[in-house]
Amino acid sequence: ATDFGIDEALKQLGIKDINDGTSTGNQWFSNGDTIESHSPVDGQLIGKVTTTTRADYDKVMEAATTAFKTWRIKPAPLRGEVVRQFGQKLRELKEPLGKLVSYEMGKSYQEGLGEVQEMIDICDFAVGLSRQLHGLTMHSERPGHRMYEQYHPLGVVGIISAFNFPVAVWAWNTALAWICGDVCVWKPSEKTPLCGVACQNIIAAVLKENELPEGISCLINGDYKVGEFMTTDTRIPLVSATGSTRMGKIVSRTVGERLGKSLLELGGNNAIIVTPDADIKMTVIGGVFGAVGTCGQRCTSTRRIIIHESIYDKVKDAIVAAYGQLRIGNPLDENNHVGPLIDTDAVANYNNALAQVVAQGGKIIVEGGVLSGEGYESGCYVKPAIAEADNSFPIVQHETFAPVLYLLKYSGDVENAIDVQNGVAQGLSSAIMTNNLREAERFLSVAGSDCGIANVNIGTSGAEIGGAFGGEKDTGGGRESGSDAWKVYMRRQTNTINYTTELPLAQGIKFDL
Ligand code: UN1
Repeated sequence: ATDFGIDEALKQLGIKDINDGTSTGNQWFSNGDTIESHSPVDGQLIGKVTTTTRADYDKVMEAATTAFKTWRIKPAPLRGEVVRQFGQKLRELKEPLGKLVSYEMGKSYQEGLGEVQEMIDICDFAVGLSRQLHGLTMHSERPGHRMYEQYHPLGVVGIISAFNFPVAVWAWNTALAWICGDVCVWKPSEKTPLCGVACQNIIAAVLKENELPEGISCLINGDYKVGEFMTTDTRIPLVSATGSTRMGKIVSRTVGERLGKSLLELGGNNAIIVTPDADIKMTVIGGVFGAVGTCGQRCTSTRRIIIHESIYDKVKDAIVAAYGQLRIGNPLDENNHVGPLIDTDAVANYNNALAQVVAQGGKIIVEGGVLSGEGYESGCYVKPAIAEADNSFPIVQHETFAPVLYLLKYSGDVENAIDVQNGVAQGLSSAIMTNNLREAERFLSVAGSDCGIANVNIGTSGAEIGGAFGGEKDTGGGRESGSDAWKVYMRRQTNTINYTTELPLAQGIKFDL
């Protein structure tokens, strides 16, 4: 626990009462409407941010495109050094930033710190990568020719992020984009604008200390209309968007229309398969954390647990018993496991899912409900609920961003469970709990999980930054963060150099003059 409160955290992060929500680094200006950020923790107003108008946006883009010209010629390892300093600042400010994430978004303080840790980790990863942006060297078919490929930066990268990971998703994108030589324009969720301002303050200070231009990191604020400035803008070759499948389809269509690139990280409908050989204790920890962590608002949250009929009752009883231990309340109090949902609209979606599952034939086995009374004044605290359901129910097919868990039963072979797990539109994260090698390998095989993430004896949420993060189908197909995800932030160029006095043509073509 920290010994300072939210006011002190805001002070350390340089957050004023009203923040100008448009920035090109150090210079603040914006003339749009004001958005108020209310904490889902206690309903209090945390601060206000002004939104970005079209004219403000054009100024930002001018600064970004100008900054790109300076930034791209800086050697990649020196860009890495700037990212290293950014990671260092994040280490120093981990507690206040983790606290703001927790207070503005509602996730537990531990998870807020974990989110800042993901930012630090991706910075370290990017620093190492800044010396490894390798292309291949190929053998030319022509004598005296050399052929190789190199990666160059794209330019301005647009980032649209969601409320649930209000700081880490930006960092996954920016840390890589920056070492690649790109500059970034970020529109955070309008539900967590102060997290955006805090991050911008941190990077702006680093840029200033390094005498780097404004515009390497830019912040814009507002709703989807501000996002649209970017998706329609031909000066932005890549738009990275995290959020709902509905939003992703619009972004993809708009950016695709102008043949831009989009990197989409959209909804999940993640399942854990529990086979007769599963370790029940591990299943309970992985499953319950996956379902109720971040109050069920991770794109990797566990929505479905698919249990073999032979151990169904045993697993069900163990999970239900664990739900009985959950403490729901102020996420800044480290004794609590589950904080609030982001807002009352999310509460309405939660209530709707519970009504739907019953209407569609499901059976509630852990009652939900909205909490009221002391400590729950914001109206955003709900009880994590469990329903026994069938995979074919429309509500089970749908991603509800709340702690509603569906238990599904399978019989026979693990193939049947894999069919159920794959039998949804989304394809982000998946897991199997088993000590049976054949089942585990089957799950990971070409005929296994169709998701971007497939885990054995680990739950669906809490991926490390070192792997590529993202998924298939309605999840959008993008990959962010680790592995070779950096390549999407760069353009590849094939170079062939002739160092002879002849000009032989490829494919042996004769063309004598
Ligand atoms: C998200 O919910 O958008 O794997 C990202 C996880 C986290 C990231 C989730 N590392 O749960």
